[in-house]
Amino acid sequence: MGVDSHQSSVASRQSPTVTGSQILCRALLEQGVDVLFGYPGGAIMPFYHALPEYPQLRHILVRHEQAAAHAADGYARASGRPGVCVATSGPGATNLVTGLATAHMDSAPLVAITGQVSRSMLGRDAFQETDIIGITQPITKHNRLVEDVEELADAVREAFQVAQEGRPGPVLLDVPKDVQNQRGVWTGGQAVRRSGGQFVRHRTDRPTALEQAARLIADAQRPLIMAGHGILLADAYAELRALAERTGIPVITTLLGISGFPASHPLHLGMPGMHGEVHVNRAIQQADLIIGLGLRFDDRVTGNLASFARGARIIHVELDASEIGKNVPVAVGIHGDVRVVLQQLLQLVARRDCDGWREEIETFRHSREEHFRGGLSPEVILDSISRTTGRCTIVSDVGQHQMWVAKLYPYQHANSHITSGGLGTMGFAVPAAMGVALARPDEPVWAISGDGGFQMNMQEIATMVQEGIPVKMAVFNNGYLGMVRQWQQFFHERRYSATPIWSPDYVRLAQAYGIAGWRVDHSDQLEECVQAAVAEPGPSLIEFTIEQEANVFPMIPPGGSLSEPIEGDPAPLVPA
Ligand SMILES: Cc1ncc(C[n+]2csc(CCOP(=O)(O)OP(=O)(O)O)c2C)c(N)n1
Ligand SMILES: [Mg+2]
Repeated sequence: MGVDSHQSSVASRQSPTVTGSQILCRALLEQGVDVLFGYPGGAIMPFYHALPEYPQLRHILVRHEQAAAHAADGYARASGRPGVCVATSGPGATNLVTGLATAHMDSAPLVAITGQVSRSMLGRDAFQETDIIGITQPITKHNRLVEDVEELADAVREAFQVAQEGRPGPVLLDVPKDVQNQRGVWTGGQAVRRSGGQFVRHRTDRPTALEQAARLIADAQRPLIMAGHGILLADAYAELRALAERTGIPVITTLLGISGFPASHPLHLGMPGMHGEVHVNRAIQQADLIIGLGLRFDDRVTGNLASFARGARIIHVELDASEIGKNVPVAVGIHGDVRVVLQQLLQLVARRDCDGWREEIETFRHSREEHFRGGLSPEVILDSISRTTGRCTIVSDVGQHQMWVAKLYPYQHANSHITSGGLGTMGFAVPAAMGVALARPDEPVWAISGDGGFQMNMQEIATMVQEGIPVKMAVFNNGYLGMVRQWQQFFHERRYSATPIWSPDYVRLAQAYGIAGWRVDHSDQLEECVQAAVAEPGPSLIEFTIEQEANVFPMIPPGGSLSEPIEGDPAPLVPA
């Protein structure tokens, strides 16, 4: 096979004889793409035919297209650059849907490329024809059927631009098979090498809003900063820290804002909302000012909106103007990139302290009740993982373990916690961690899942083995779809309907894939196994046996007020 070097673009301009698939590959290289996650099939075969001519594009063959989308998402969140996934038409494309919706809810820049039946077959229910444009309309930032080879290169450029600019999100390009085969002219330039992490920035030009915000900050008695995902997306760590340290205002981090501010910082309070700490939610309810930075005040954060922070005026800094005032009324809305806004705001904010208010919040703290009656507590496991691994990225799945991982792990480094927040997608952690590991080859990556979520995408161990992706996997095995079981215990008369879940022997599962695996039932095995898992050069897996009916506390009942947390198990049912 002749190597059609990307550098020969001048030559190819003189002989316009490249295929749409070659243009697609060159356009990806032009965007600085180095890895793509995908799965072949009939309608995308011309693309896969061209791919070996571009060895700079590393293709990761996943075991399910959902994993390709999550892996691209993990890659994007870890690198700040769009992740790319590829699938064939029909079932390949529909398998991407959950991953696209996940990325859309959490503002992750993704470019998905799907094969489509040839143009002459469109609309005839051809083999493996699905209207993926229609299906993904509400879960992509933008999508487009590429109708001619002449549009292809620009469609790719547009896709990458839209995915990254403003509030990031997923974009899908649907490319009919005959367009992939169509010959056209490549008019691109050289590959761009990007340093990464730089999303297109919007400037704020609202000095009055900034002045108002600065005045509110100066006058508030009980102010709080609520930091969301925007801090990570805008790389605004230093600015957030400067604002907090200059004013002494305590910082709350939402689920997706975790690792936007060091967990051990004396001004860090913790996570708000449904499973937020009691002192955090009480502080919100007592606050007279909330400075919301790069977040959307979703219902898992606010609880019942009518009773949310009744005494607080709200400053909302947000890149997506449609979020401002959507869920909570704001005193000052500032539309712009949170980093740029904070830089400008810092010029107007004077030094102050909040010592009295911080002391008051300390009195709200409950000593953490020990809810684990024996065996391994998540706290002990996470402590061991953090001490043994050092600097690393933690990717969590969805459920009870996700809340423990969010609240108990001591995140020190920027953007070191990745999870599916908005969609709450079980099965996210394992494939997303593959993407993270490829984006951050120099540091360990842990995928922490429950026994339910792990079984949704554990087939990806094969991908890790084939591609040498060294993810450390932890399964928190409580024998239940624990979070749903907890709701059943609290709100459905303890009727454990469809929540007990059987698991395979994970150690033997690991063996079947040829990777190292351990089961940890007791704390005396903990250190040794975690150390061995971290030392393992390839992927490895530890199953941790978690107490079956352990619960996540505190909990605000769905639709309830942040002022009324549940802090312990409901009374046992009296047998009738
Ligand atoms: C794809 C998907 N299906 C269903 C749910 C609903 N759900 C949320 S948490 C949960 C239980 C998760 O169980 P497990 O993975 O064992 O984690 P645990 O809560 O036990 O830690 C379920 C079923 C979901 N979030 N995602
Ligand atoms: Mg479980």
